[in-house]
Amino acid sequence: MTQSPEFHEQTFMFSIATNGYDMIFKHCLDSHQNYALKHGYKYIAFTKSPVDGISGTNSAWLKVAIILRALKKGYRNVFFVDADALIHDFAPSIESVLIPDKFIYMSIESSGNFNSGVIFIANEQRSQSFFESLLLRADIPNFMLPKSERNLYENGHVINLAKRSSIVQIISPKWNYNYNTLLKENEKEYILHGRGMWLDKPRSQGKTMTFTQALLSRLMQGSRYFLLKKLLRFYELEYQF
Ligand SMILES: [Mn+2]
Repeated sequence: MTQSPEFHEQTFMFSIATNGYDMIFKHCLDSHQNYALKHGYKYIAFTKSPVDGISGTNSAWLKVAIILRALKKGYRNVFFVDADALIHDFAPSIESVLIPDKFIYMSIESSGNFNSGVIFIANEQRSQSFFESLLLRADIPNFMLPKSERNLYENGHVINLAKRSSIVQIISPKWNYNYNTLLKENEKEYILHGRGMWLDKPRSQGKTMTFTQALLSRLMQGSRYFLLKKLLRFYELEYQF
C-alpha cells in the first residue's frame, strides 16, 4: 500500500478510432472494452477529433505519442490494439506473453516484418527509449528506410527499429492475425485484425515520388513531431489516462 501514487499497477489498453472509425469498427471497440473489463485493464478508445481534424497518418503516429506518454505516466504495461482488430472472448490475458528481458511484443507477418497493429509494452527505461526514438522519426519519410522495411504510416519505422532491438519479442500471429499472416492448422487466432477489409489499402507511401520530392513534401507539411505534441495535449485534456 506504499506504492508511489505516480505508479499505476494497472495495464493501460487503448485504441485510436478517429474520423468515424469508431462507428465503422464499433464491434471491434466493443470487443476491446469487454476484454479490458475481463482482465482488469484501463481501456480508452480515442475517438474524438480536434477542430482542425486529424489525418489517418497522424492518427497512426499519435499512438506512438500516447504509448510514450502512458509509459512516462507510470503504467506497468501498455497494450495498443488497432481499431479494426477484433479480440475474441477466449483470448488469454496479454500479460501471458511476458518473458524476462523483453519489453516490447509484436507479431510478424509472413513477410517477416512486424505489424504494429497490436503492440504490448512492459514499462522499462529501455522500452521508453525505444518509443522516444520512434517518435523522433515522425518527420523522417518512409522513403529513407530500406525498401523491404517500408510500410504504411509509422509501421515502417517500427519495423526498422524493432528488427535491430534486443528488447523486442516476436509473439504468435494469433495475437495479430490478418490476411498477411499464417496460423498452423487447428490454431485459432485471439485477435482478428482487419481481415479482408483493407485488401486494397496502400502498402507504402512515396512509391511514385523521388527521394527529394518525398522529403520536400514532408517538410512542406510542417513538423509532424510538433503537431503530435499538440495533438497529445488535446487528447490528454479530453481523456483521463
Ligand atoms: Mn489495422
